[in-house]
Amino acid sequence: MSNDKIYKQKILAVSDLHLCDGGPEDKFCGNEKNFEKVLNLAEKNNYQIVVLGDLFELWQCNDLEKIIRFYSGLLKRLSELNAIFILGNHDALIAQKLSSGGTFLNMEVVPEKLIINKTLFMHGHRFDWTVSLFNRLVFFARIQIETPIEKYFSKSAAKLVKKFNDFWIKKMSKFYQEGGFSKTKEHYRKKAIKYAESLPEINRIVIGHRHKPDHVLMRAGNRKIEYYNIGSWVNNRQDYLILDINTP
Ligand SMILES: [Mn+2]
Repeated sequence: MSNDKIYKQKILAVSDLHLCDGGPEDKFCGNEKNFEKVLNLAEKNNYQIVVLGDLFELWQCNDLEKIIRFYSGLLKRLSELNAIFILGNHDALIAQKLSSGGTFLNMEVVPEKLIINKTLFMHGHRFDWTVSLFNRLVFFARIQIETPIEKYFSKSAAKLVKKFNDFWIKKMSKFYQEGGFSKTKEHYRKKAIKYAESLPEINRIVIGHRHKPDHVLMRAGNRKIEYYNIGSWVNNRQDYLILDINTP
């Protein structure tokens, strides 16, 4: 998925906003002004904004329309600034519809990974198999069970199943948000570096997902690979990374 498109040479990356509907499950709410400052910074300096996934919180809230209404200003600016949107595990509903890319609210959607100038950007949930498994279960419940029941059986039966699914998905996602079977930062470093090493020429890997920033330069065989975890915007964090992808 290397990109032949020309992107701006300076990247401003943010991750894990988990935009919800403003209710008690919304862990971004109250951070709008801070985020606006970062958008202003990107606009002023002509940075390419990359959202590294979990822009939305669609495990806790599956009313995407409601989220879009609640954060219409913020989302409008992201699209006006031509942000690139890499899908994370909590962007579930969108991922189902845009699994091979496309645009969402005028933002370019990248299903899994984006490579610009030897730098690999991705969300990072694939480095935790428990999350990947849960993700698959959610997808299975919503698409392989709910949709056919509604189509071939009855709306009321589908409603019941959906209620049950909503229940365990909410419970489980809360568990994951509170750390889940949390993996250490060393775990992510190791997995990410190994993955980057499997791709030719990558010398930087930038991920989010763990919600805590981390940066390390590691040797992988005869290559040096720089690893960044860029943190999050939930629970009053305001993490972002500015990266000049021209630097070797
Ligand atoms: Mn995530």
